[in-house]
Amino acid sequence: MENVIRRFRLEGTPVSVERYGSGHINRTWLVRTDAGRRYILQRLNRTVFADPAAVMENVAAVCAFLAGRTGGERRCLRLAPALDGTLYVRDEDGEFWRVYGFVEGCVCLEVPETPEDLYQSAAAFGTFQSRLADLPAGTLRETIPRFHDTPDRYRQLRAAVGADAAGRAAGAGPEIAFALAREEAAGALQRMRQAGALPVRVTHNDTKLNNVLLDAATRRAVCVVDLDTVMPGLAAYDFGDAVRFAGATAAEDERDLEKMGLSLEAFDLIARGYLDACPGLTDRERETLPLGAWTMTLECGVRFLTDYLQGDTYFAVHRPGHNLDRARAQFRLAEDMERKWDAMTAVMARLGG
Ligand code: ADP
Ligand code: GN1
Ligand code: MG
Repeated sequence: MENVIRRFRLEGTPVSVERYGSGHINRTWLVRTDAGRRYILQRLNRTVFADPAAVMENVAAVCAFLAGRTGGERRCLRLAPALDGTLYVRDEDGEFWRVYGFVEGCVCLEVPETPEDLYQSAAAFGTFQSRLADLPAGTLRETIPRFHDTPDRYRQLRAAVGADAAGRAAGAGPEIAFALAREEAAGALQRMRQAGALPVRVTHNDTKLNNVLLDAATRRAVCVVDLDTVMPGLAAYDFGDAVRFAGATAAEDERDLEKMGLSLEAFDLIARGYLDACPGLTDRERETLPLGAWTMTLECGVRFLTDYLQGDTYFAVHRPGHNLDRARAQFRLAEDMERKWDAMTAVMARLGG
């Protein structure tokens, strides 16, 4: 790894490198230099990103666009170029590496600690989307094709059940049945997209709470990270995935399912934060936001379940059965959203949706 770091233009000489963060996709390290600077070093996941160079093109375009529109050093991610001026390094094994300046003075949360954290994180993603509104969507590459195409996620689930590569399908009967019983309804958002009923915007597509940095002192939103899936998408994806993660009463992989559900208070705060920062949504887009929350939750469960059946090749896992635990928790959350559907739509109506 030292060989790789040496190829980037850093302020000072690296004095320490340690694993960092809890993302499921890339490998991340924190690098400190003798000049007192800190950097984020990442190795891109080549299983997930078939074309890492395309990912880096998107990330560079988004960073450059945002840097021109936001005041303040910390407001957007900044890539540290390699010595030869390129924005990533490819090592002798073909791995892709990049370095970002570390955004200092922030906290990155796994669980919201106050109501204001929920409002601020949702506002951060809403602001991100508003700021990118005039970046022409056509200039971005689709880094993961069909990323939020829920019917396609179901096709992959059915293929995984059929292939049963890891011999795990028999032990996941209730989860498979839960998902398949909802297949038709889960495709509604994608059908609306295909019918041209919803504007396609530049969206983040992975709006987990731990992809936003809040100021450590003021707790106000500072910066959105994890730009690998910034692509054309729907507002309902970003709102929905934020609710899936931060609006839940338990962690994404909680094993005690009694603890897992939707917090309507959190839903309300996320809706306010997102809509305040993103006032230009159409009436129909606003109407689809609860559907986005349910669809993203179910879709994520389907993805975890598919990965479990395929032998854990996509998401990082930290214990046996981890992906099955995650799928169960997502399905429990989706079920609770079904129970709370009228209350969710009432919140939207109150907020003018
Ligand atoms: P993954 O795709 O694996 O989720 P991320 O890009 O989200 O990887 O990075 C993992 C974690 O590293 C983030 O959740 C965040 O805590 C932290 N992080 C990433 N980039 C920065 C940065 N530039 N400054 C500070 N922290 C960062
Ligand atoms: C992954 O990279 P990370 O950990 O922020 C995944 C998301 C899932 C999420 C579930 C590129 O996000 O789509 O919703 O895990 N990212 C990718 O926790 O697949
Ligand atoms: Mg992340």
